[in-house]
Amino acid sequence: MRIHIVNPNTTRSMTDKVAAAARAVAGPGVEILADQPAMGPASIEGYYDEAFAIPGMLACIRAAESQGVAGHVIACFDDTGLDAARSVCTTPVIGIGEAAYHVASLVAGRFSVVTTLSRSIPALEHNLHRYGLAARCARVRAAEVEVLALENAGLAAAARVSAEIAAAVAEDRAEAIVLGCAGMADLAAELSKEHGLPVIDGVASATALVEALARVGARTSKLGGYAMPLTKAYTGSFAGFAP
Ligand code: 5HY
Repeated sequence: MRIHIVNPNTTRSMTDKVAAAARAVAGPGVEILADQPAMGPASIEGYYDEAFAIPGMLACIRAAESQGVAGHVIACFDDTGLDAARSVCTTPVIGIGEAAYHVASLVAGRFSVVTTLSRSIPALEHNLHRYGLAARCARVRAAEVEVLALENAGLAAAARVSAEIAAAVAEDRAEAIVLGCAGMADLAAELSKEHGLPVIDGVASATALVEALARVGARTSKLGGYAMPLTKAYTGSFAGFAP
């Protein structure tokens, strides 16, 4: 079985980090294929970055789908371009945000999310409502660290994430924590031990879910919203994206 994981931003160290996190949980005989777009933002922090990450991410998804993978992980916690990706796939496509929310809801009555910057919070709150899990989330918090700080000044950024987890336990009655950034994937085990509660990483969660869906034969429905795109002209630099 081959599972494709795409980091929708263009920072190679994050792609390598999410690939390592996926390979750590992949079952026997499961090969992880990791990539990132050739174009787009170095990190995704809000709606504008997200808009320019999606075309390149979709190019990665379409290429991998054509190579016959068992499914895809979108390794950006906003679940960037998830619905568009499902529209061009028959295999499962799982976003790390949706995956982490579901896993947290299976091991705790209520959870809090700790993401990077406050500007990312509304999109995550919207997704919680979209997925029907807002009632299980006590609060979406921000550690106020930039995404790429998790790649560079790791210890200082990790300390701020840890401090926000402590606040979530003390103030939100959080019974589990969801890490709200793909760049936090390597922190989950240590933070869980430090704070004594489940700390859920979406990369590992999504990888395991894609593998499970492939094993049970659950494929993306092609009826309704996820039907394949209609044939039409696409012009300019997007001409190659035509369905
Ligand atoms: C992510 N941004 O997982 C999100 C997290 C965020 O480039 N990868 C990014 O802060 O929105």
